[in-house]
Amino acid sequence: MRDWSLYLVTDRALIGDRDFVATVLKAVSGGVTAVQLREKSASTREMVELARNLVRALRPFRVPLIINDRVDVALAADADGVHIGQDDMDATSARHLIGRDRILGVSASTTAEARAAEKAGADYIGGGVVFDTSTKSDYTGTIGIEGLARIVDAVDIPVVAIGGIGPGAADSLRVIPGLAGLAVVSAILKAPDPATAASDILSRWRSA
Ligand code: TZP
Ligand code: MG
Repeated sequence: MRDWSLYLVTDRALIGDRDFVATVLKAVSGGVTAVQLREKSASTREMVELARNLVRALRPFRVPLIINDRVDVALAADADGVHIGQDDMDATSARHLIGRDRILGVSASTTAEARAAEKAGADYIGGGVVFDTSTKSDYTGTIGIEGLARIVDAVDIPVVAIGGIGPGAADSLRVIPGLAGLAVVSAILKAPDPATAASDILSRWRSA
């Protein structure tokens, strides 16, 4: 069983002048259990290079690296998996290309999308956008705690919450039975100390 408790999604614009890999590793030292490389403005060449650097850095910690959008980059860098949205390649094709052993994640904002992804072979669902966020530009609305709970109920695979998640959200989402974890961008990467930010979110998520 994978540990999806705290899933860091990258955005190098938020990392700024700090070293990319070192910043991700700081978050890992704070307890991040999975990492997604999501760099919408990176060229293919840059994506493969970033992915290879992260694969090398994360492997000793046994933290999986998932590549957003790009099946080709995931294969080229020998990453652990790929994450696709509703406008990307369909999940059945992605599963076919990556094989059975790599992880397939799919974004879903409705129970119908989540069920279809599960049927197509997804290993986990990124459920959201849960709360308002300025990190993602192209979303139409938020699903809130209720929408997220419906998705968790609708499928048997793990569901990770995404969108506007910080320490406060960790407190309120903890109550959803069966939710596998929290996916976070800005609350960790905008923080001056990503390790402390990660461990704060994680300890709130895990506190009974
Ligand atoms: N998908 C749904 S919301 C989102 C993505 C990539 C961005 C979440 O960013 P933040 O900063 O954690 O709200
Ligand atoms: Mg996508």
